Formats: sequence, C-alpha cells, structure tokens
Amino acid sequence: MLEETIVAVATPPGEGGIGIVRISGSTAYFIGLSLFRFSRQVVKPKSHRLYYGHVVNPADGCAVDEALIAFMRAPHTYTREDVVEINCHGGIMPLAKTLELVLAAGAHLAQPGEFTKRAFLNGRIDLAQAEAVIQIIRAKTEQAMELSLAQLQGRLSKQVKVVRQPLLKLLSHLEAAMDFPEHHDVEDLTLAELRGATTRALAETEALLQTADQGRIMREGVRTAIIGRPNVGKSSLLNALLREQRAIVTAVPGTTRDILEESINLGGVALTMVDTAGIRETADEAEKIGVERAKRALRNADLILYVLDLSVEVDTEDREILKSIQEKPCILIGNKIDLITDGLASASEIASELPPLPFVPMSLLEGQGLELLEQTIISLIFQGSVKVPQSAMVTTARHKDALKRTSLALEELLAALAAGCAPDLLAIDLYAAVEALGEITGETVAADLAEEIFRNFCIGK
Ligand SMILES: Nc1nc2c(ncn2[C@@H]2O[C@H](COP(=O)(O)OP(=O)(O)OP(=O)(O)O)[C@@H](O)[C@H]2O)c(=O)[nH]1
Ligand SMILES: [Mg+2]
Repeated sequence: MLEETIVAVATPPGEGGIGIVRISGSTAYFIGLSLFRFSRQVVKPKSHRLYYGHVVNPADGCAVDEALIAFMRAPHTYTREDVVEINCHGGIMPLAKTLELVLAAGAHLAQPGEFTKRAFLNGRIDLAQAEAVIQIIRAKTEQAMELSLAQLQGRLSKQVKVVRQPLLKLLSHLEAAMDFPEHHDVEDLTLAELRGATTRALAETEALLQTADQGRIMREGVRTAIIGRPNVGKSSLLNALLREQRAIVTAVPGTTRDILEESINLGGVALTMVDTAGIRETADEAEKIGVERAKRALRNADLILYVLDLSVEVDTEDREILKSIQEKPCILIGNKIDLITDGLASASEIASELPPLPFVPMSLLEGQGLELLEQTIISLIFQGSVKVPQSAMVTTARHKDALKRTSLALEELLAALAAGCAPDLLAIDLYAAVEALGEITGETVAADLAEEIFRNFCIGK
C-alpha cells in the first residue's frame, strides 16, 4: 500500500560524520514533529529547511541524540511524498535509537530501493532514470559516473521517446482504421506514413543498439582475461598492471591454479582483469579445474591479453588457442624480451609469423613495455578515446534486450508492409515494438520486473 509511511537509515552502517534517517509518506511530518525538540520554538517548520535540536523519545521526553531535521513537503521531494530527514551522529546507536522511535510512531521499515520505487510509481522519474540512481551509487570510474548521471537526467529516456512516440501515434491510427474499415483513405495515408516511420524508427533503434557494447564497457569495465601457456608471465603481468605484488609468481610452471580477479582504472574506465592458470594438458586435478576456468574466462572476456614467452618456441597449442579467440579483441604480449638476443628485432620477427594482432613486446621482469600495452588497450577498445559521447548510450543488458526485440518487431513490420498484410497483422508488430520500447522507460514494464529491479537497490535508497 502506497500510503504507508516508510523509514530507513539512508547512510551506510558503521561510523561516520553524520547518519541520516529518512522518512517518506503521509505521516512523515507528524512523526518528525512528534519526536523532535527544536532548539528554538518552531510552530510550523518551513519546507526544505534544516532545524537544529534533539531527537527525543516522546514517551518520556528523554533526548536520544543531538540532530538536524529537514521537513520536505510533497511534491518537491525524492519520492514526491512528504519526506523528513533526520541527520543524526553517524554511529550505530544514535541511528538505531532514532529508527526505533520512528517505527514505534507507526512507520514501516522500507524495502531495498523503496524510496526510489515510489519516485518511479509517483511519476517523478521513469524506470531508466531509476536504474541510473543505483548506477550512480555503484559507479567506480568517471566515465561510469558521467554516463549514469546523463541517464538520470533522461538522456536515454528522451531518445527512446523520440523513437516510440511516432509509432504510438501510428498504432492508434491503425487501430482506428481497423475499427472503421469504411474510411479507406485513413488507411492509405496511414500505410504510407507507417512505412516511413518504421524505417526511421528502425534506424534509430539500431543506432542505439550500436552503443550498447561500448556503453556496458564504460559503465561496468572491460572484462579482461590474461591467457597463455604456463610460466609465460601472466601473473607477472597482472602484478605489473596493478603495480602491486598481488599474484604469486614462481619459476615453476603451473603456479596459478585458481582464477584471480582485480580491477584497475585505465584512463577513466575500469579494467577488470582475471589472471588464469596456464593452459596445458595436465593430470593434476586442481590444475585441470584451473585450466577449465581459464577457458571460461576466455569465453566471457571483452578483451584478451595473450601472453607468450619469447624465449621459447611458439607451439601449436598457442596457435590453436589463438585461432579459437579470433572474433574477440586480443593483444599479443611477447614477454621476456630480455632473454632473447637483439630483443626487439627478433621479437618483431616472431610476431610476423603470428596472427595479425596488436603485438606488444615486454619484459615484465625489467618493467618494459607497460605503457605501450596500456595505450594499445585504449586504442583497441575505445579507438583511442574514452570520452562519453553527448548522444544517448545504452548501458544495461535489459535495455539492450528490449531494443533488440524492438528492432525485430520493426523488421517484421516492414516485411508485413511489403507483403501487403492487413492492418490487424501490421498492428501486432507495431504493438510489439511500442511495448518493447516502453519497457525501457517503464511505461509497459511488468510489475514483477520492476520489483526485481528495485530489489537490487540498497536499503534507504
Ligand atoms: N627473464 C624474465 N623472466 C620473467 C619475465 N616475466 C616473468 N618472468 C619469470 O617467469 C616465471 C613465471 O612467471 P609467472 O608470472 O608466474 O608466470 P605465469 O604465466 O603466471 O605462470 P603460471 O601461473 O605457472 O601459469 C617467473 O619466474 C618470473 O619471474 C620476464 O620478462 N623476463
Ligand atoms: Mg600465474
């Protein structure tokens, strides 16, 4: 029930400068007033102002904490309901005590994401904007932050509406034509318009879809797998990129068995690297599992750093693995150039016999080639620039999926138009496209899906 007043501690648990108890709903004002003693007499607190005083237990008048309180009148609030925020001292006890008093006054403990869900249900933000809220909270890099903020401000929603609105209008024309088949002229006009609008919408949908992979990478980071035969220097590479001795490095082949995952910030985007077990045939049980995991990491990666030891022959196994990953961005790392005579010259000779991939000669032992590798990664994944574009970008799998279904429906609609299908058949495809687009902004989203999205939020948001 929406009228229920909810409360939660909005700041993370633990010790901090301040901690905030947030209340939203029809009785929020009343509850706030009932347990706060203003330092000066206040008859009716003004909206959106901070007042100093004490949180007191209304049962015995005892002070619980010294605090600031803000009363915010609907509809200009986070949830569009009355909201009260109490800024307590940021500790477990002051917050728990204050929360307890609010609950005793009749509020209910908020579910994760419930404040934002109310903002969505009350029409302040759409679903894509609500999703942006949690993306902002989880952003780890500048690019992720910039993209998420743009989405919160409605950049993606606006573009989706640009695509959806004309289709929606045509759908209602089409439905009118179906209801009144005697008005043939309406139908003719609609069909010509429909063809044009569908072609345009398809192009716009495809353009949005094109941004999805880059968008996801900018927001979530580049899933990078460090792959290669045993002992070539994979763990040394992870450590070098991290600038930290994170993985165990030894001269014994088969040192790394489990997957090791670490992130770095490379030019504003996250690079989430997995160091893997060297790929080889092995009888060792643990190593075998490690090799399997390495192969899985390879399949899931956005980028592969394939490490070769230049001091030993490139063998058939290397060539086979390289052949199997051809469709993914891959950088060849020729490691241990310090061990070969005229290092760079013979390195490029070896490279010329390998698949035509970006090649970076390195000596991880002597710390050579790291900068070149970082530049190569940025130019391969981001074509040299990691700037967030000014146009809308798709950043989540959910949006990408909805756009794919939109594109499919529009293609079918064009085929149906070409085949001269009846309006009711055309309406089915058009309806599917309008529905799929509406899922992104939440106009047509199923209730349980919206629930699922908000469940992933934190408490108090
Ligand atoms: N000479 C030389 N030795 C290196 C270089 N890079 C790594 N090594 C050595 O090669 C050995 C293996 O390095 P690791 O980083 O453990 O190699 P790995 O690929 O993770 O090995 P596994 O985990 O066993 O698959 C260690 O003894 C390193 O010191 C290099 O550039 N030059
Ligand atoms: Mg290793």
